[in-house]
Amino acid sequence: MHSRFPLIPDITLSQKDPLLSDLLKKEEARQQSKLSLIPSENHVSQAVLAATGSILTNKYSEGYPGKRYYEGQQIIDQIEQLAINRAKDIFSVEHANVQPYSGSPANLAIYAAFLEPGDTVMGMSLPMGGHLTHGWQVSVTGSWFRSVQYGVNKVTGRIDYDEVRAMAKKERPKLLFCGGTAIPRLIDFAAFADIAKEVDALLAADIAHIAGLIAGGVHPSPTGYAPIISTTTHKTLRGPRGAIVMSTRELSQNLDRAVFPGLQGGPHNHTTAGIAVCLHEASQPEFKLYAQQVVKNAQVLAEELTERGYELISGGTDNHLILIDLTSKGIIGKKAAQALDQAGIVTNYNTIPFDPRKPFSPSGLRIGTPAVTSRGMGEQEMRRLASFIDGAIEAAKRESALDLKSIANEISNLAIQFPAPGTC
Ligand code: DSN
Repeated sequence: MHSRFPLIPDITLSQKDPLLSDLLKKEEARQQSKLSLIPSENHVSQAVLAATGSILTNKYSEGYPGKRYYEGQQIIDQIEQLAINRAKDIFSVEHANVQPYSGSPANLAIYAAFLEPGDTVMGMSLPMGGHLTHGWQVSVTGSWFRSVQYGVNKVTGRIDYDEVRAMAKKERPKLLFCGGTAIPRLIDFAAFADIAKEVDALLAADIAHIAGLIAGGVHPSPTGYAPIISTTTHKTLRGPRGAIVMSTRELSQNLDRAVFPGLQGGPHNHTTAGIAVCLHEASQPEFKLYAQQVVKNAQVLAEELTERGYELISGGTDNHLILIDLTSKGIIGKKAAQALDQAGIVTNYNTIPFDPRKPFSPSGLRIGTPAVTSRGMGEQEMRRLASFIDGAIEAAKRESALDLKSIANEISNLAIQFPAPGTC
């Protein structure tokens, strides 16, 4: 029997908008036939895709569960509360706000909640492995606030907690950020908490890169050390593009007001639903195995690259991410990343600590294992990948398009054996 109001109209994307549909299929084919080693990317499940691509996108819900500015929230309130409860459970926090549109708005909410323009923020500098929103100069966090930036030790490539402490004592920041985008080692949240306490700063842990590793039990949690924790949901956590900002109960009201109405309007309910699904998936026993495999894979890849003469910042990795200094290989990051893409291996060029080159053409390459691990790859495949990476970089140096093409064929054959979750 046909419903008078069919819930899902019988018009597929390919019929309605063939141009866009074709582009979508091409992107799907690209994701299937190439391997993403970008450490901030992942492949979400069909379940996350279903929630994210749902009719929840139709609803306005400014406000929070139980207190909205639009009617019709009977179901949306339950969805958002489910996501909140799951975030609180998985990260053992007192409060979670699942509405920030992404990582940068989540971090901006922290400033909006607790700082006045001109107050001092201290974070890791972007070229050293931090994030734009930790006070880097081109971000408003570096121009509307007084920003001081720490880095890593030149010899070890690791955060030097004594240096951070000395800088904090001198600069007396009101807000201290830890976490970043190119940190291959464990973050010592207890050490940061001690420093924040000594200088009476508010500590914010940005766990965007490692949230899935924390959920999976392979990276220590900042809970109990950092009263504020922000994360994106689409990296190792393997959810939709979105973010969560978490805090102690005491700080929750200010933080919520900063997200809405301070910075944002209506939450993206379809994303909230996708976040709820990914948090459910991250609470399952198999996600622990995934997180363990992400780290094992990164460590094998790091060892194999080291054996081939690649210089890794800090000498290796404790997590999902590897930062390579290509200087000794005689190739710049951009050229290497472009050649690797031609060879079917998608990476990003990246600054390295104390990089003499400019950010748009830096000396480094950043790679990571969350996405290939989601495809089911293990240590054996990482050994093959290291060899392909080396082959592609050497081919780039010889400017051999033919050799890059031959590697691309091998990568495509490998990729087919490990279909990306969420794609047909
Ligand atoms: N752009 C993200 C990354 O790639 O790490 C950080 O926001």
